[in-house]
Amino acid sequence: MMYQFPEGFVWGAATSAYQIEGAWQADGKGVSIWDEFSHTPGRIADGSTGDVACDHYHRWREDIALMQQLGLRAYRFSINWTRIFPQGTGSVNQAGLDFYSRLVDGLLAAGITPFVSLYHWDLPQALQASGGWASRATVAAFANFADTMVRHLGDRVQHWITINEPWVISVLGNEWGIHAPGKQDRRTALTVAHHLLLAHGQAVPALRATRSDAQVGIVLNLSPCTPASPSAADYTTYRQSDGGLNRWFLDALYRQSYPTDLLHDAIQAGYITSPDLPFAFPGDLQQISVPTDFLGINYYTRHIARSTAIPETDNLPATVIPAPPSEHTDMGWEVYPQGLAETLLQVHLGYRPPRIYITENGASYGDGPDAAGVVNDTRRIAYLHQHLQAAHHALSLGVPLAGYFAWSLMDNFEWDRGYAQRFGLVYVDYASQQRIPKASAAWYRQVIAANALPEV
Ligand code: IFM
Repeated sequence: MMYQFPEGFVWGAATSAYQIEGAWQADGKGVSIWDEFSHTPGRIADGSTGDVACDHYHRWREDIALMQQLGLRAYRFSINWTRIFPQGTGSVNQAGLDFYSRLVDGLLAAGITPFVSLYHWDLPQALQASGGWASRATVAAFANFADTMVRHLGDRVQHWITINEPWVISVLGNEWGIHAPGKQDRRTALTVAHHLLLAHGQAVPALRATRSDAQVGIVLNLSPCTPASPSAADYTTYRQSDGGLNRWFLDALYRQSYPTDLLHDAIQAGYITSPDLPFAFPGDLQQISVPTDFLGINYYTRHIARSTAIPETDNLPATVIPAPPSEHTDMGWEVYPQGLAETLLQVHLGYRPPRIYITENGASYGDGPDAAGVVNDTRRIAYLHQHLQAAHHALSLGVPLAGYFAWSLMDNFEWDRGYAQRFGLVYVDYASQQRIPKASAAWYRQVIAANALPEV
């Protein structure tokens, strides 16, 4: 079977500012929560920071040349808020604006369409000091940041992403405490999630006010969830995982409501006292559900929901999914390509976003250069190939999928995991900052050129 993609399908790769830029104190930049977090001993697995990362801040020209070599049609990157507003609000740092302006010019000159993410996790520490995303003032600060960016880049940038992965920001950062700002409080996480969505809702009109034909969307990390067994306990865990990860955000954005089963759970657990969330003001959900041009979906794996109430031994072996031979990436994530098609179809049928982009998909595998300097990352090629087959399947079922962004253009700082996890199409030797395109980069170039998957 030939996997041909529709004409005009957008082929890209994605990165984010903190993960690649480095230059954490350059040219008037302020301190972000990730600067603070990574500098705190014990927070990052390998003790590393994003201080230098891929030094993209200084090597962006070389990196655009790499993108050209790959034949990318689009590049998704994020703006580090602290380069623009070192304190989060107040006076603008012109050098920060100039950096992103040059980057956009460079991309356009190379024939690459910029997709700009406004928030990929590097909140100014000054805003965190006054409550961060748990404070409603941060919502207004973000809308102001969005307005500033579109005024400076809107003449050249049409595609805008407001917030990347609100679930990760709220839960990993504010409930589990493994991401910045390292808080462990469920009530805070709920408040943060609401404010992130509201920030999205307020940024959309701010972007359109300056660029009326802006294409604007939010990016969610979604995973299909499955109960590990047919037991009631696993079903409850499944309902809560699917609810917290997927429905909480999709329902607010597309149905103007939060899922009632989860509100009920939160009341029972004592996090709230009534379904009227104390931090949600009248009119918030209307703002959150502002119509957008696209939904960005980041897909990596599925989630098997297993209740901690069931002792492992009682739950094994007959009732448990997945079947033993599942493959896992170096992140420990199951390779489950059909989950991408399931997710796309469920979102399409359940929520009907006008257009969907896969804004991230990829795999961490640690392959490095062999004696000849070649990085033969065959497992990544297989992963990407299978996921693109799934994406193609979704297209054939009528999902309005408009593009695909591989995560990531190059190896980079993988948050709390540091540099040990390598997601790149391009290998980065951090000591020398040499970039080596992997075999997957050559493979992806072929896909883009043909607008189709090569025969295996
Ligand atoms: O590296 C991250 C990215 O910043 C957000 N989405 C998931 C990726 C892999 O963990």
